[in-house]
Amino acid sequence: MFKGKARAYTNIALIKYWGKKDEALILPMNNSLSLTLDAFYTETEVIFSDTFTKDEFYLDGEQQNDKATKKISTFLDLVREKGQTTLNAKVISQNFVPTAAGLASSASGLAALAGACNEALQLGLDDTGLSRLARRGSGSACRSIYGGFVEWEKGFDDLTSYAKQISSDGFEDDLAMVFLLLNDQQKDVSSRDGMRRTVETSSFYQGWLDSLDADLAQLKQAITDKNFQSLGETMERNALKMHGTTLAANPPFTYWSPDSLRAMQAVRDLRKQGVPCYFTMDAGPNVKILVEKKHVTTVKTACSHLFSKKQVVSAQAGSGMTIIK
Ligand code: 2P0
Repeated sequence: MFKGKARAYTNIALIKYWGKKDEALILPMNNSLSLTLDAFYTETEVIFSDTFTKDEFYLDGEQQNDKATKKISTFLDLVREKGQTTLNAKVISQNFVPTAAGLASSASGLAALAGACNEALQLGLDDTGLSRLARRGSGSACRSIYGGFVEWEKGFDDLTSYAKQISSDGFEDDLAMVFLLLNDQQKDVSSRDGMRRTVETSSFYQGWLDSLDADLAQLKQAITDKNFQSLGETMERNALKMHGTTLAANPPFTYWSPDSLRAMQAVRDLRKQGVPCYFTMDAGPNVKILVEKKHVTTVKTACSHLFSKKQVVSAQAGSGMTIIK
């Protein structure tokens, strides 16, 4: 029997990953850049044993259905190939997210699983190897191997597509992210399906790709300069552009809800009042607000007037994947 356990934190992209060049290897169309956060994480234990007759996957105490287990099994097949074993495995995972968050994250989940498998089978992968492995489970997971600011370099094949930490002289320690948890429903269009449909059908998609290098350069410069305004403006613009591509897809779709729009307006109103803060959104209606720590209470208070207190959760920069002994 071989066991390993790891914890990984969720990350939020400031420059979004949106579209795959290779679906099987999960190679992205564009580089992305994220901030790892401390508020939401996953702990995963994996046990390989010759007493198991098939793979089993438990999430938050419940055995998962065939579809969810298949995704994990496919990932475990890669691991088994690397570890030269045919043993079946039990994967026991716990998500530490506020209830009703709608944030159950494949990024933290697959990063933790990659770390746990590396430990269990003593694969000897370094961070780059772990990032590449996590990427095969879920693209954004390759960024959760690291803490702080992280860039996923798109690369051109399995070997060259992985994330690495960006040096920032501690800039991330000045920052906070306020999560507005606006919906706990299963989403209509998964991020996987949404990005595929956008790449295949959206007439705005090429515009997204064409503007990516400029956004990325500006955001990295903002990190180097510790320029919060430039960081926030670039992040917000990039998110709006990503969401714009979905409106031009066929059939069109959006992740925005009426509450998302109210939240965006609240951020704009706060800025008018002199509070620097900026929003981003992912493949769901939740809105995340980037703010300097010194203004986090002001932002949370303003949001609590619009939404219930338990819908407003703040996070700080988090660390990379860690092994739990
Ligand atoms: C991101 N998203 O950069 C972007 C922004 C959603 C919107 O990464 O298909 O779960 O497993 O590679 O990583 C969500 O996509 O997708 C995501 P797969 P993943 O955070």
